[in-house]
Amino acid sequence: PMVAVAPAPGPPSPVTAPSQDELKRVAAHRAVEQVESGMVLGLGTGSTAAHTLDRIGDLIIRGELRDIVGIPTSEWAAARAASAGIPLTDLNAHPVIDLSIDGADEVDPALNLVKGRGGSLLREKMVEGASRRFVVIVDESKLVPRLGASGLAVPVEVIPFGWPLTLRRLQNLFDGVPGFNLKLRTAATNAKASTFCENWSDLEPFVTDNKNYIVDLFFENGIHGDLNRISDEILRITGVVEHGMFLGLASSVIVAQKEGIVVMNK
Ligand code: ABF
Repeated sequence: PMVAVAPAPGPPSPVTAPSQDELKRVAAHRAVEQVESGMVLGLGTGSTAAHTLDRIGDLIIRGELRDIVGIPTSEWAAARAASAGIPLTDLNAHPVIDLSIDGADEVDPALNLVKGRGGSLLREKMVEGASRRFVVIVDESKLVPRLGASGLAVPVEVIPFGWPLTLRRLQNLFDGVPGFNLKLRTAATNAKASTFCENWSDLEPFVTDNKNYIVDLFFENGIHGDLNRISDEILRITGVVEHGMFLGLASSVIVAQKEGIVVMNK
């Protein structure tokens, strides 16, 4: 008699977890669903925002988006957007922006952000602050219980003139805060150098698109205290141009997690 033999159990079918870059792409594509023809867009910087630029470019080429103009948040974004086929404009021509989409380095539960590890915080804050809607796109690794808690830099853009004095004043501001540290960013230590900075050097200061320097602040246990007050105190130091805490600016944050997308709204 014929005996039915069950197939030998093989290895479980491979279910590979999405890579961090795939998560970034998923978040970016979800955000681009909010883009409509005729919009003035703020174009973000970084490896997550890169996916939005490519996606918007594709949709323009396919004729699914028309009459789009974009305002880049960095020289890098300008080059990437131009090669993706997105027509560019500037804040002078369009002081009000319909929608900006950009990445972030940290997101806290109140949707406050740290940005600027790529060195583009000043233009990002100007463009995103001029936007009716600012949508942030991140993978889950960027969520923190409080700003600074990832141990990564909170950047401060300073003018090169007298920068050691400005650095000392920043040091004095946080004097006595346990685990606080700060240093001038070099081209090689620009956190995102590998993705969008071509000037690698350990000796030269990193120079922003605005020809300024960056002092990176490190808070071992995150920033404790009133963020708005701390922001004001940093900005009051002569020589400081801007810092990378984006307080109350994000309208929503799209978080791509391995299990799916979560949208956090203001
Ligand atoms: C920009 O790019 C910056 O404000 C932030 O520093 C960085 C995030 O880069 P990535 O998406 O590559 O992590 O959004």
